[in-house]
Amino acid sequence: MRRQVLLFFFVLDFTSVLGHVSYTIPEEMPTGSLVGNIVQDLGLNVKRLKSGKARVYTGDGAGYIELNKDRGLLLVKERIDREAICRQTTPCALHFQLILENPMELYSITVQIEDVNDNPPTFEKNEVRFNISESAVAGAKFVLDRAIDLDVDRNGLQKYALTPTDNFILKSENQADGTEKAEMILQKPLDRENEETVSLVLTAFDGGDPQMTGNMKIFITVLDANDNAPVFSQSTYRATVFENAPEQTIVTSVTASDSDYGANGRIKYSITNSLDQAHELFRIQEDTAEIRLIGHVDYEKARNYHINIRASDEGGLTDSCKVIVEVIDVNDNKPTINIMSKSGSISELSEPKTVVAMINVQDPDSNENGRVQCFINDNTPLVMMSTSNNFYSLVTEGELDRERA
Ligand SMILES: *[C@@H]1O[C@H](CO)[C@@H](O)[C@H](O)[C@H]1NC(C)=O
Ligand SMILES: [Ca+2]
Ligand SMILES: [Ca+2]
Ligand SMILES: [Ca+2]
Repeated sequence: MRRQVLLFFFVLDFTSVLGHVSYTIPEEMPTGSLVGNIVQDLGLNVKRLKSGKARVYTGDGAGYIELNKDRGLLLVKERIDREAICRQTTPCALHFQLILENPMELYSITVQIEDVNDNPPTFEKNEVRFNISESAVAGAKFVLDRAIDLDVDRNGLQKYALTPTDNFILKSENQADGTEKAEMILQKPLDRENEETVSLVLTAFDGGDPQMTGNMKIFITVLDANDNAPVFSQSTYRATVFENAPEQTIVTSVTASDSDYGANGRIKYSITNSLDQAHELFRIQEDTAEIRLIGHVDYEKARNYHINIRASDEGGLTDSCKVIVEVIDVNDNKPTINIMSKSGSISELSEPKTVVAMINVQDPDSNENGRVQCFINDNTPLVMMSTSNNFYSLVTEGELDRERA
């Protein structure tokens, strides 16, 4: 074999190339397809091919093309994949020789292989994930993987498109090495409270006819930022408590919500009154917002309390509300009788309606519970007379008779 090759080169030195012919065929033609009519194109005939033991010589031995000596044609012998032979190089051509003996003749043949759009643009991964904070500002850039299209020129990668374009727009630019770089740029900030995840599709297009495309899914997890303050369900709450309610009685509870996630949405409640009594009488459970009584309320001392409550998330954002607690009176006081003045003795000659004693009756309770009436036993010659509010006079009823009583 080695000798043969050497011999060939030796001969080559003395043999000029008699002709050159060039053909152009698309890649991927079926085996046996016609490349060219070599006898016609080189001005030979089938008889000469046979007598000259015509053969095709390819330096590297790759036999994509064969010579059919009976018909004088060059045919496709093996699948020709332009991408495998030339990769991204253009133009792509096969060079070989047609050799004849007796006399020795050498023809040079070039077969140009045209690209066929037989490869779609492809992404290495069919999905990519990002974690992006909802606090990311417009203009933030995220580099996307590129697609590769093994074809060349128009059949190669031409452009990208990103959908939907609600939050991101695509920026793609040609780089020095001729490849296209793709970035998505935040246009409208994300809002985790509105959408926790965002899905997009990056599509790469080639310029073939028909056009081929490749897709990559983009999944974005929107990370929370503390962009929402707690909000109370009401700005003022009303509650009531009986004045004899025991300690630890639950008076009411309030509620605030925070649409953020985790610590940014975790709320702690506190009472912000500092100097007044509400601070000493009520306590709020930090996490459940239950308000309990921790002292004794007395309707006679205060009829209502204004409790100021703050809700804070762990990021420090707050809201406030007011709870107005009405104290309900309970009949917890007995009327007290005060004798303001009295006569120790009285003459039996006294006129009827002579005042014997002045009495004041007090009850600190309110309304019905504080309304008093004053009576005296029936078997006395005395009656109660109401003078003004809660003041009474004890007066004689008729004539007195010392000899009877
Ligand atoms: C996104 O965050 C999650 C949870 O912290 C983590 O498991 C994942 O690896 C992160 N993904 C990326 C692309 O950074
Ligand atoms: Ca292509
Ligand atoms: Ca191709
Ligand atoms: Ca928050």
